[in-house]
Amino acid sequence: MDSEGDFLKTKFKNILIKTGKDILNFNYKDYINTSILGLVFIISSLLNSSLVRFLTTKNYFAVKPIIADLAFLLFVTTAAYLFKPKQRFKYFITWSVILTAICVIDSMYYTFFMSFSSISLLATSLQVVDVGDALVKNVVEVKDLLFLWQPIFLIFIHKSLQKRKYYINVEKQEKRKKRAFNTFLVACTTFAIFVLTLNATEISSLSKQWSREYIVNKFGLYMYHINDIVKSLEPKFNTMFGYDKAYKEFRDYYNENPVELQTNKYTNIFEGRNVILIHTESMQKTAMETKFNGKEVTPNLNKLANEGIYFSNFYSQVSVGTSSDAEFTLSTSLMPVNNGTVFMSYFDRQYIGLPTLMKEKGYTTFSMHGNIDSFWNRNVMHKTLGYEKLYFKTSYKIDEEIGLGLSDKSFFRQATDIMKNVKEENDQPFYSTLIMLTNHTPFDELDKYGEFPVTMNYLTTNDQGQTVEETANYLEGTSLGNYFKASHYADEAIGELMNHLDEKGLLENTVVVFYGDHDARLPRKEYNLMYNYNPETDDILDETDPNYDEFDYYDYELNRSVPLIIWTKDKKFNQEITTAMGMYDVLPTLGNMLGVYSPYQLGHDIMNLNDNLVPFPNGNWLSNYVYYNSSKQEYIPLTSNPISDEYIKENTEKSEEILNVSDSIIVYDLIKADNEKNKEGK
Ligand code: GP9
Ligand code: MN
Repeated sequence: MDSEGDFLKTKFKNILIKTGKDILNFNYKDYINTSILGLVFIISSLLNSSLVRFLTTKNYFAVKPIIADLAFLLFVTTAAYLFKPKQRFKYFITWSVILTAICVIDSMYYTFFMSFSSISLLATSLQVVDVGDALVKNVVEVKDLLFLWQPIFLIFIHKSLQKRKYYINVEKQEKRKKRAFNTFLVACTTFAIFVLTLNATEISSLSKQWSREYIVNKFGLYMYHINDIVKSLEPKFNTMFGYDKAYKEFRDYYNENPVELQTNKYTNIFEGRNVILIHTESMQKTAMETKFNGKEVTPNLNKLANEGIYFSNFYSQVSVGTSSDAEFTLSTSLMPVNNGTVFMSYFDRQYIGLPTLMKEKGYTTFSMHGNIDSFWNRNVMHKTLGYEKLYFKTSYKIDEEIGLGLSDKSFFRQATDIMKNVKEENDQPFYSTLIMLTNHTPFDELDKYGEFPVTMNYLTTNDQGQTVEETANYLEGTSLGNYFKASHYADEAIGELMNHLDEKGLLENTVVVFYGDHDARLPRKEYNLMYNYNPETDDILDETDPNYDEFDYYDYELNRSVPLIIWTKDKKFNQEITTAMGMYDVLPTLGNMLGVYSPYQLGHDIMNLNDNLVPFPNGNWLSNYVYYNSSKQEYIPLTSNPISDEYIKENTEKSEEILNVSDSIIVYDLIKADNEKNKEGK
């Protein structure tokens, strides 16, 4: 065994020495002299892609996208060796024209949409956001034409090389296969180096494509476009097979579970009232229930919850689409899609959205957000969901920025001005969604959130035997502590919002709905510290301590609950609903109060239920009685009621069925198909 090990070691050493020698003895001068066209292509294309970033995202010093672009260009160059030196120019100039076109289009596109062009969006953008119109109106700016230097320069180099009979000489000297192989190796190494620099968030962002800017900044322009092409083919590929089966299952589901409307004492209670939904970014119920030294993290939300209908067992059902999934599920009562996100990949399907239903009732509908409208593709999806008008970043003066953009306080101040104008200009009631932004991960702009200590005051005995009050660090310096500080800021902003709305008369005949879009996705170990803290040692309790209570998987999952509050100024509807509820129950529940419903809603009017099923995209589910973990196929009881196997089996099957039907509706565009079939049938 030993001698075998020694043998391998020696072999490995020899390979290293040989590679080292090869690198040292490599004739670089010769290589450069015989690869001029390829090198010019690589360097000039790199300069162009960097110039795009320079002119758009202003991310000047990022190394990652340069390495990524370089890897891509090296792969392109590898394939050039399939051709003889004389024919290579045609190959490079074709690529050069394509890449330059991408740069020019992206530069122009960014001027209008503060985002990068996308193949999958092109057709939709043309109808929905009038790109065509915008481009016609746009006098192409000089900066957009800067990129053209590259193909011109390449032609110039080619001509001068031709004159020097360069290609004939190269053909004599060059061993094509070896060159191709070596270039391929360098391309792979560069790519591997790039992959090693990536972290988990960056990798997942590639599949979500939530922010095209982010991907260009991390993965470079060329890889962004390759990813965009792959992503745009994905939905098409997914619909190639299985349509008939999906349609049948879909029909069977609704035949067995028809959307039956049951009137109750909440039916139409808010008919004709204005609706203001507040997308309360990352707000968890825990934030509402937590106090530091007697001070509530969210006094304003708590007050609103006390005055309105407070759904205290409410869960978001998001998948990788986070904010956008919450918006989708709330508006349609469908679940997020299994693969990718609805907002980015399935934006061109037919949905029945709450805004559309309200529009049909004669409401004016609009959405508001301090971030750019292309983020999460909202500029497209909000129209699909039925918002007539979008007031996003360009509608506001960006006078105070925190995290991803305009601060919540400034946003609310300006948004309520716009709302007042909309109200004055229209006779009809309005349905609006205001999307908050400040309380967003990574919660690290502490100086901007304002003072809110997350310390713990405790009593202790000093050296003289007296009882004294001390302050322990507690959550100061932890991301959970920072989250509470950010949540406190968001809550203050909500307090200000209510004042602005009141001052402007916008709370009269209005219902305000607050929903936490999803949890803050903070590490479990931080909650473990929070709930098992020893102020004396400023550390977590020892696991053997009798007071130690591990914050386990189920504690964490249950702790992800978010608030849902339906509030009116008259405080007439004031109660707490403790039935388990999911985001997909909002449309049926709120819809009943407003007098609308969707024939495809998968959730339920919570006011009719004593028990409910809340499926999560990962297959877990929750009811009033259990939390079920699908990967372990186990559950924990939430009450002392006995749980039968039948109950678990039925709910697990139902949960799977809901996820399947929802996925089919989205992927195969079944609402549209159903409507068309119904029309044919008539
Ligand atoms: C961005 C904001 C955040 O505009 O809504 O999205 P999220 O990261 O929560 O999905
Ligand atoms: Mn969010």
